[in-house]
Amino acid sequence: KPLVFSGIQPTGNLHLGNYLGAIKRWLDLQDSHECLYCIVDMHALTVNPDPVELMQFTREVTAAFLASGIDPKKSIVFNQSRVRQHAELAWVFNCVARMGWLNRMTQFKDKAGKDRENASAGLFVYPNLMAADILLYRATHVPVGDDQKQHLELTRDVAQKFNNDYSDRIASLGIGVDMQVGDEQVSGFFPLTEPMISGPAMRIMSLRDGTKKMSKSDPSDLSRINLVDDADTIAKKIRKAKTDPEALPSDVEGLAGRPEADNLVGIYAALSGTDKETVIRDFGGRQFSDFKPALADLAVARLSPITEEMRRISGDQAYVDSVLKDGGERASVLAEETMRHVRDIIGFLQD
Ligand code: AQP
Repeated sequence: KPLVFSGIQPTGNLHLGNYLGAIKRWLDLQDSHECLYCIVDMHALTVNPDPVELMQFTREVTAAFLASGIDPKKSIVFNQSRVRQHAELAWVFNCVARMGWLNRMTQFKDKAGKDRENASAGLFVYPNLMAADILLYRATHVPVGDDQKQHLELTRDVAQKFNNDYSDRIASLGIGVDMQVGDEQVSGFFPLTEPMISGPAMRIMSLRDGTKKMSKSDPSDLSRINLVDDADTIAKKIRKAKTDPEALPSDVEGLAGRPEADNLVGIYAALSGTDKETVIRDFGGRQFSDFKPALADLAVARLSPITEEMRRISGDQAYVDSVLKDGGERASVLAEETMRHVRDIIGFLQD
C-alpha cells in the first residue's frame, strides 16, 4: 500500500480550514493507503512554549482526529515527540538543506513578522523537520492544504540532494530504489513525495477577509469556525461573515475578484461534498441573506456531531493517551527501520 503522512500542530483553535483542508480528506485514504496521522508537537514548540497548553492541545487534536472518523486501528495516530527519530533525521536535514532554500519560505516570513531577530531558530528550520516527518516513513503521498505546497517542494529538494550527495554510498549498500524524475530514471533512498492538494477546500479563507487564510493564530475569533464552536456560534459567525453587496453570480467565473463570495461558496461545496459549479447552480442569483442561513445549517449539520464526539472522547483522557502510546510504538518501528539505513548511509557508527 502507498504510504501517507500528514500532521497538524497542537496550537489550539482547530478550525474548519484544518478540518476541510486536512482531516476530512484523510478519512478517505484509510482503506487504500497505509496512513500515519501525527500531532506535530515539536513544530508547535517553535511558536508556543506553554507546557500545559501543549499537553491540552495535543489531546484536543487527537480527540478531533478520532471524532472525525480517523480509526486508530487502521491508521497510526501519534504525537511526533514520542518518536525520537523525527528529531534525529531533522538534524541530518539541517545539514543537507541550504540557508538560501529556507530563506525563501513564505511561512517563516509570515510567522516571524517584522521582528525576525527574535523568532526562534526552530521556526526557521521548521521545513527541515517537516521534511524529516515525511521522509522518515518514506511517505509518497502527503494530503495537506495549499499553504503547505512550498514546504513540500522543499521536502522534494532535500530528498533529491540527499540522494545525490550519497548516491555512491546508497548504491554500494544496495538500498536504492528506482524512481522516475521528469524524463529520467534515477535511483535514490528517499522518494520524491507528491503533494495531494485538490478540491474546493484546498485553502479556506478567513471569514473577515477573503484574501487571508483561515488560521488558528488570527486574533479575531470571528475570522474562523472552530471545531469546538456550538451551533449558535457557528450561525452567528456565518451571519457576520464579510461579503460584498452583490447577489451570488450565475456562473463560477463570476466569483473571480470576489474573494469572500468565492470562499463561502467553496466552504459550501466542501461541506456538501460537491463542487462550486453545483453550488452556483443551486444558489446563483440569490442574495447572501438567503445563502448564509443555508450555509449555517449545513455547517452545523456537518460539524455538531464531530464537536459532540470530541467532547465525549476528550472526557476519557486515558483512552486518548493510550491511542497516542500505541501509535507511537507502531510509528517507532517504521522510523527506526529508516534511520538504521540513514545512519549507515551517512557514516554514523551503530551496533
Ligand atoms: N485555511 C486553511 N485551508 C485549508 N487547509 C488549511 N490548513 C491550515 N489552514 C488551512 C491545513 O491544516 C493542516 C494543519 O495545519 P497546521 O496546524 O500544521 O499549521 P498551519 O497550516 O500553520 O495552520 P493554521 O491553522 O494556520 O495555524 P497557525 O495559525 O498556527 O499558523 C495543514 O495540512 C494545512 O495545510
